[in-house]
Amino acid sequence: MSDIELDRTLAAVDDDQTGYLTFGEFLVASVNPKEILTKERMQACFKSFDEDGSGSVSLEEVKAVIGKQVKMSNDAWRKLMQFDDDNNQEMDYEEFC
Ligand SMILES: [Ca+2]
Ligand SMILES: [Ca+2]
Repeated sequence: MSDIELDRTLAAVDDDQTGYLTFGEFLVASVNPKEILTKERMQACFKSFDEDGSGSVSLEEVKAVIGKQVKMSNDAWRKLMQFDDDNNQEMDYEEFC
């Protein structure tokens, strides 16, 4: 996925055009655009990404799950990390949702 496609996906998912989308919403939308987002699904999604059960999702864990389905440039991956509010290179659940 190129940066342009990433932006398009973000815009498409951002129904109310607030420009605000969470990392988890983006991931769910990338893997399954028709998925309706519920709290339960977000939790299940978060758990499925957190392979080592550390309670946070690293970029490597995200790549392991969606990297197989979605081709993204390193720049695009880095862009995704804008959701990492505390810059520890991991998404905790609050950053994810
Ligand atoms: Ca983890
Ligand atoms: Ca973080």
